[in-house]
Amino acid sequence: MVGNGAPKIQTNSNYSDKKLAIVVASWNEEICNSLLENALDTASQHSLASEVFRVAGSFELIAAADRAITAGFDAVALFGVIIRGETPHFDYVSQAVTQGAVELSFRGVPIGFGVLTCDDYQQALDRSGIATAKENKGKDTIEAIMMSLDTFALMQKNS
Ligand code: DLZ
Repeated sequence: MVGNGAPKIQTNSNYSDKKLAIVVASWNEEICNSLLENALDTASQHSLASEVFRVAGSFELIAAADRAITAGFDAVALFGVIIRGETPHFDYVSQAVTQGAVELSFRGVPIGFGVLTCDDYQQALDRSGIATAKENKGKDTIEAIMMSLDTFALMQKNS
């Protein structure tokens, strides 16, 4: 079921001292654009400054995110939409991006995983944050990043 078990995230209201890189793929552009729009809205509601970087497909997200961390961004959000096709490509790209995101998450800054891996276009639309969608992964991903920023700051304070 869409959205079952999702947390209600409480975040600090202001992240004006932080810089977020949003890396977005271009396949399934309508849905990527909706994810991006909702991500930008959520970030700006909390004064989290965002810079957007476009790549071709979801496979390219990880290398770009790696660069963003090296360039000094405080957090990185990844957005892409991978839709199952007739070949095993879906599995390879989904696996590569997911594993890449896990590895990035050990580099010390919050990584938001806003990559949709769906059986069909409708499943992706349902999670895209458009007016009729049941879920808003653009917003959810940025809220998860803000929660991690809070948690990392708390850990830093206690170290
Ligand atoms: C090639 C490909 C295919 C078939 N499907 C998708 C997809 O559903 N979503 C996506 O983000 N990217 C797809 N790609 C492109 C790959 O991610 C990548 O851009 C190419 O393999 C070139 O490296």
